Amino acid sequence: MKTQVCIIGGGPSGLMLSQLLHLKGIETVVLERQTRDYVLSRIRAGVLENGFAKLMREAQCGERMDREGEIHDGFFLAHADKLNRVDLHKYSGGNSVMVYGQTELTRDLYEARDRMNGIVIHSAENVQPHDVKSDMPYVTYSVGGEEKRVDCDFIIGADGFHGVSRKSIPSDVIKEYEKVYPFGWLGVLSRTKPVSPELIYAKHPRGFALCSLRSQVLSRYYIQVPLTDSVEDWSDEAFWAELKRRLPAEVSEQLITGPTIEKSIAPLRSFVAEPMRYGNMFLAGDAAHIVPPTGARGLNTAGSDIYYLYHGFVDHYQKGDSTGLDNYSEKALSRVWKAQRFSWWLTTLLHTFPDSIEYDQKLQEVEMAYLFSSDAAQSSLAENYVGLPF
Ligand code: RFL
Ligand code: PHB
Repeated sequence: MKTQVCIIGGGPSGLMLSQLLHLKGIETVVLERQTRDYVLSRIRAGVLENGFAKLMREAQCGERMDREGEIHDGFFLAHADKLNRVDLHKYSGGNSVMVYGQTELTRDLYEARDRMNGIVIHSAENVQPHDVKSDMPYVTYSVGGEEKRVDCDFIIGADGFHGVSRKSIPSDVIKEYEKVYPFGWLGVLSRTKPVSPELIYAKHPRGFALCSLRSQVLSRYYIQVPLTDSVEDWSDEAFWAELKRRLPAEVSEQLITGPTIEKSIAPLRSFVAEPMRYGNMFLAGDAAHIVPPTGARGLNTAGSDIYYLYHGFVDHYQKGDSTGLDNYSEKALSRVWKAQRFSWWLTTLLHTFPDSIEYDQKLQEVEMAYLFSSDAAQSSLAENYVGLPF
C-alpha cells in the first residue's frame, strides 16, 4: 500500500489528523494496534479547550459535541470546607471550556473516517517505522499473521505514551524529561446526577478529589490514591465514603451515589521527549508528552500538535512550503512546556505529598490564599485552563 502520510495510532490525535488532512485532499492510512471497541472503552479526558473544539468543527466532527457537550464558564476549587469559584469567563476575556468526553469525540472521529472511506486498520500488530531518515520511509505491520507494508512520504507517531514510534528513535537523538508523582488517581464513572453543575477540584489533607461529569446523568469522580493501591482495594462503598470525606460538607451532603460502571487507577506522570521530529517522522500527542490530568491539558496539548502538523502538511503539499513542518518541533514544544508548567503547578498545589514537610504545606496554603486574593493570579489560572493560543 502507498499513501502520503502514514499515521501510527488511532487515538484522538491520529484520527483527528487523518480527518483534517483528508478534507484537504491529503491521503493517510491509520494503523491502530487495538480494536475499535477497545479504544472506545477507555475513559479519559472530559474537558476540551475552545481551540480543540474548533478543530473538531473544522474536521466536520463538531455537530454532536455542540449538541451534547456543555459549555462551562467556571469551576470550583474546594479547600478547608469552602468552595471558591474560578470565573473562567471573567478572567480569560470571555473564554470557556467544553465538557465532552474523549470517548464520545473519538467515536465521532471514527464515524467521520468511515463516512469518508478513510483507511483505519485495526488490530495491526508489530507496527514498525523504517528508513525514517530517508525520503522513502515505510511502515511494516501484520494483521492475522500476514505481513504488510505501507510506503509513504511521512510517518506520524501518534501512538500514545507506550507506543513504538518514540522508542524507534535512537537514544542519542532524543532527550526525555520525566517526573513521576508518588500517587495516582482512582477514577469512577457512575450513572448518577453530578453533584455540581461545574467541576470541583478539592484540596484536602487526606488527598485530592475531583468531581467531574460527562452529562447531567453521568458523573465522573476521582480521588488521589497511593501507587500501591489497586482497583480491587476499593469497593464502591469505600470510594464514595472517601470522596465524601474530601469534599466540603455542603457538597458531600448533596452527593448522589450509585453503582460504578467503570473504575480504574492512573498513575500521575509528567514527560516530554525532545525533539518531536526525527527525519520524516513526527511525534504527536501522548507519544511525545504527557501531563498529570490535574490541569486537563493532555488531550488539549495533543490538539495543538495536530493543529501545527495539519497546517504544516497543507503548506507542504499545496504550496511546496515546508517551513511549518520544519518549525513543528520547536513550535509544539514551546506550548507543550507551558502546559507542563501549568499541570505541575496545579498538581503541586492541590495534592497531598507523602514526603511533604510543614513548610511545603504552608506554601500550599499561602498559594491558595494568594490565588483568591489576586485578580492577576486568577487570570493566570484562567488563561492556562482555557488554553494558551496555538
Ligand atoms: P492515545 O489516546 O493514547 O492514543 C494512542 C493510540 O495509539 C495506539 N497504539 C498503537 N497503535 C499501533 N501500534 C502501536 N505499537 C501502538 N501503541 C499504541 C493505542 O492503542 C491508542 O489507541 O494518545 P493520543 O491520541 O495522543 O491522545 C492523548 C489523550 O488520550 C490524552 O492526552 C488524554 O486522555 C489526557 N487526559 C486529559 N486530557 C485533557 O486534555 N483533558 C482532560 O480532562 C483529561 N483527563 C486524561 C484525563 C487522561 C487520563 N488518563 C487515564 C491517563 C483523565 C485521565 C484519567
Ligand atoms: C474528567 O472529566 O475526566 C477530567 C476533568 C478534568 C480534569 C481531569 C479529568 O482535570
